Amino acid sequence: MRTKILPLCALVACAHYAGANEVDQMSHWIYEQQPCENTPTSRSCWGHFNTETNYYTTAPDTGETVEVWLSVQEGICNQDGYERPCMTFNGTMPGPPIVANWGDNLKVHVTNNMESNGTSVHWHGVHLRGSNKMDGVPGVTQCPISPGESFTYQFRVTQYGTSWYHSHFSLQSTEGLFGPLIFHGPATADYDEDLGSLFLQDWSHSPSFTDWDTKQKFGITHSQTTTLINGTNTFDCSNESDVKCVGGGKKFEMLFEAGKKHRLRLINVAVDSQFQFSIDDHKLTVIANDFVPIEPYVADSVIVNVGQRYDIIVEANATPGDYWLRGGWVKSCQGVANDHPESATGIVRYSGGSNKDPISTTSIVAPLSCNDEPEAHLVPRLKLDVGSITATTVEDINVRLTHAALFQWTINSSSLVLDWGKPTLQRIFKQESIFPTPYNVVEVEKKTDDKDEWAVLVIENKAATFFGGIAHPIHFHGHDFWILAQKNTTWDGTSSSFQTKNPVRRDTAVLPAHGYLALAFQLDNPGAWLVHCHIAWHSSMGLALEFVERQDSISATMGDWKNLDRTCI
Ligand SMILES: *[C@@H]1O[C@H](CO)[C@@H](O)[C@H](O)[C@H]1NC(C)=O
Ligand SMILES: *[C@@H]1O[C@H](CO)[C@@H](O)[C@H](O)[C@H]1NC(C)=O
Ligand SMILES: *[C@@H]1O[C@H](CO)[C@@H](O)[C@H](O)[C@H]1NC(C)=O
Ligand SMILES: *[C@@H]1O[C@H](CO)[C@@H](O)[C@H](O)[C@H]1NC(C)=O
Ligand SMILES: *[C@@H]1O[C@H](CO)[C@@H](O)[C@H](O)[C@H]1NC(C)=O
Ligand SMILES: *[C@@H]1O[C@H](CO)[C@@H](O)[C@H](O)[C@H]1NC(C)=O
Ligand SMILES: [Cu+2]
Repeated sequence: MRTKILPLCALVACAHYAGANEVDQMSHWIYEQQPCENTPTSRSCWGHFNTETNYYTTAPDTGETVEVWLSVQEGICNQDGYERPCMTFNGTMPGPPIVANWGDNLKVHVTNNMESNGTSVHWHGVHLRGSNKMDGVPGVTQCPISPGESFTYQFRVTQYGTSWYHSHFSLQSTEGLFGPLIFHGPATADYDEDLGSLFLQDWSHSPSFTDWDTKQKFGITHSQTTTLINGTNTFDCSNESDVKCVGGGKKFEMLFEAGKKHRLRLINVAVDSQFQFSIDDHKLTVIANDFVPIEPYVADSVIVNVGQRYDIIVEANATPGDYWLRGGWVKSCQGVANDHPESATGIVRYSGGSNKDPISTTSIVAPLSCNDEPEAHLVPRLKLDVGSITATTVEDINVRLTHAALFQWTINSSSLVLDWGKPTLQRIFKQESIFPTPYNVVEVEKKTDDKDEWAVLVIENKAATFFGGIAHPIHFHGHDFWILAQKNTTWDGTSSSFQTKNPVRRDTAVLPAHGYLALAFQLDNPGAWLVHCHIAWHSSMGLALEFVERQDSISATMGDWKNLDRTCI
């Protein structure tokens, strides 16, 4: 790290970027104290920074650029012994890990090597301050990358922790187009080894595009065949008449070193399933939810909803041996069928141990209702309160049948339908101020000069029990949200239930069945940001809206539109 001494900040290193348009000017660094070293016994520090650093305004200036090339391709995958068509980054599922340090620049060149599908890549949970056009959402921030074409995504890494990158084009992510996105930085508890990402995924033996036809017509969920742990599992191929069941699947395995603490980065990339992760005879210390470091808490299992991440530390303090790791399926969430929930397992082996199947058991019981981890556990390390709220948007979720008897989700009676060739951002650059109704645009402007100005979104779950009255994992692009309220009751229309003092903060949270979710976000990142349910079927059936945040500032902060315009020709 380079050393620059400026007189302004005396005690701690500070590097502020107050607003999105100031990101590029983050050159005023003050390094006065000795940097600390991030070691197995001092994980909370990071050079001149630590877990108390306000990463919404401050990031290290590493001056490094991580450059990665990705090929989007089609093929036949055999994840569990069963061959089916799939789509992958560079031929593997999960795709290659993209790893950077907090404060780096990331440059990813994506080439679409598929036959006919367009594509795009979204950086799940990444704030993309001042880089809204890098968000990878066809119809909102770009046109799809055509077959044979390439596109370069470029942005600054202002957060640290765990996430994933995935296609945001139609159902492609559920076909295998996803991979780990890891930003190294400090952590709120110590550990020895970082074992990397661990994907929890439901998997159908027929392509999603085929399942989708049934799904949309009948509204009922096509059952998922099985579960993959980090992309792999075994499947019973004793039915010899099924020629696609060729065998060769493997259980996921990972190695523990006795006495050591292992960090795991759990990511739910399912189409439609919630998982209760556990490892027999081991406790989990949870240190982050999504990109937000939290005060560590100890649990026997952790509930991971679609799109969510939890970073956990597992100490190898059991009798050395082999243990089942479980991605327990939480049936109470969608009622989506999983044909083989019992097989959602992988194996943890202590080094030097056997290669036999574990004989360990669990007494963990799946929850009866669909919720996130308890609010009281998810306390952000960096304590931040909600500031002055100047706009509140209320939206009601429901379902309907179209004239063609297709099933749709609605948000205030409107299902999101985008014209991929005319993204919202392009319309903004062309100064078209009226957006098509099915773009579900909600415009929010700043009303004061106050930097600490906030908007609130209240989503009410109005669908009746017999007509889709279920929970939805709501994901925000471009922001973390502060959860003001997350209840399984009807909203009283007031702010009396709102918690504004350092509430749970993340980018994906469950909207409970028959309940409501009230989310606050700071108006500090101009752009067109999608908000959607992360159940792939539901977002494809319209369960989404977009915030156009501070429209007047968008063009100013986004720079050159030409590069994106090229994808739109
Ligand atoms: C992906 O594949 C391309 C060639 O198709 C290769 O150049 C690139 O290095 C690979 N990327 C990664 C991250 O492995
Ligand atoms: C994308 O590919 C899938 C699978 O091959 C196909 O069913 C679908 O129609 C394609 N969609 C587009 C928009 O090309
Ligand atoms: C899961 O797969 C990813 C990508 O292949 C790999 O980087 C990671 O180390 C694996 N996770 C574990 C815990 O082995
Ligand atoms: C065996 O596989 C065939 C071909 O896919 C399928 O039609 C049949 O239903 C399967 N039988 C059983 C018992 O699963
Ligand atoms: C609603 O939430 C409360 C407390 O959070 C819980 O005790 C109750 O069981 C929940 N009810 C349903 C129907 O999920
Ligand atoms: C959505 O509908 C509710 C209830 O009718 C209404 O109060 C609210 O203002 C509407 N929201 C928007 C953004 O139009
Ligand atoms: Cu997303």
